[in-house]
Amino acid sequence: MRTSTSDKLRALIDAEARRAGFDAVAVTRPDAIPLAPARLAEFVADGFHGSMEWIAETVQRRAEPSTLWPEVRSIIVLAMNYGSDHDPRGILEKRDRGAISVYAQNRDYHDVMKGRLKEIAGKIVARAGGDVKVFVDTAPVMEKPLAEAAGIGWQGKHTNLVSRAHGSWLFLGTIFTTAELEPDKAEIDHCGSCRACLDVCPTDAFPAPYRLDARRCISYLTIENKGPIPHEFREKIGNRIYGCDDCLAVCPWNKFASAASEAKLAARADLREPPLSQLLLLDDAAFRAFFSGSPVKRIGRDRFIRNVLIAAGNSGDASLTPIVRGLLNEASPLVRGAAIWALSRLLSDREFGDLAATASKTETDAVVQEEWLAAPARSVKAD
Ligand code: B12
Repeated sequence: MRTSTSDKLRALIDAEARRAGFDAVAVTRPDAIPLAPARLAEFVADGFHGSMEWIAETVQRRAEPSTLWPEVRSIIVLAMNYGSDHDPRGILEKRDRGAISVYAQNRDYHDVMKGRLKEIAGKIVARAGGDVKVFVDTAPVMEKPLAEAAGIGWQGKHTNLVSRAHGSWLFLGTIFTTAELEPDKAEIDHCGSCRACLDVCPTDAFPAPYRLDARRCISYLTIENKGPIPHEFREKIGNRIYGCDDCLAVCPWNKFASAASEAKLAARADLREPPLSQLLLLDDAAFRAFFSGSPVKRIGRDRFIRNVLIAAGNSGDASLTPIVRGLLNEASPLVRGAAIWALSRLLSDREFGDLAATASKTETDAVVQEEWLAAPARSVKAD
């Protein structure tokens, strides 16, 4: 039997993907996601993208790979398992600790994956010639529908890709190539009647199965959202200070997944249960040093402290009060506003009232001033 050039190229891709530490690799065609354009357009029309204007601005290129790059003939989708060896929901009970989502406890996957994708892409060009482009996350590429079309998994009701072999814990990346490769068979939906991911969401971010309103998703609220966290979500966020794993963690398909191997995406032990008291003290330089190489660094210190202050407000831990009070003097209105909310929950009514009477007088920022006036429901009291 003769082996075609495309079969040999495919064998090379499979071998190189394994060598580079990817857990799955499959091929699809640029025209394999015909439903994506309308669904993406609906997502944007409904405003589900919130302040992620970069999605709305790239709808056409994002939903149609050949608009992004007309020369593309095949798309290679690669996936890396980042499953944890413990249930990430355990930390949600430890209110004096910050919950950082599993993916962000690792080295930034963009950095880890991009270098490896480039290596594989280089091998493809060396063997087959032509041209290649590699993408992880940030490019206008719909990685999940492409991964489903390639057969790596299916988009679950939580909208993420689920695989029978790796559950919900996969990072995705793509290599676009001008080489002609035989496409793999698309995967079908195996969610059945399960709705665990929809029901567990603390902020009701799923208006329907397979649809996410990002504006309500804790991942969006703590990572993408640049302004104050809307009041309606603050209590529900609990101690989640960067991203959220709840919808992934309850997925029954995770029982077939193994923990990611240490060498690939080792979780940093000090990011597993960091004390809020330590995190609140991070100034800009300390924040950058502590989160060096971590995706958390991307949101910057002020947005991060905003998140930690929400967790502090939910902690019921009065020992945090002096540090939080100190943050009222911050230059950043975002930090001052979140500190006010945290204090309104940590101090007694009288203490908070006394503080508001003096401190609010010197506040010049209108949005922060509103935080003093809004003094929310005070269900969690330290006294
Ligand atoms: C924008 C974005 C976000 C946004 C919006 C998420 C979203 N679901 O769109 C926010 C900030 C909320 C987010 C959060 C997270 N993200 Co994100 N994010 C992206 C990004 C950059 C684009 C996704 C996108 O195109 N959204 C637009 C919507 C319209 O597309 P969609 O999600 O595919 O929606 C489809 C479904 O709704 C479906 N659909 C609609 N109606 C119907 C009806 C039926 C019947 C069916 C079957 C389907 C269906 O069609 C739509 C189009 O395909 C991708 C990287 C990339 N370039 O693809 C990473 C990515 C999706 N994120 C990722 C991760 C890991 C996360 C988090 C887990 C991080 C965390 N722990 O906090 C959470 C998960 C939250 C969640 N449940 O989605 C991974 C997911 C890997 C995987 N296994 O799927 C990606 C692929 C990054 C990567 N390279 O690995 N993310």
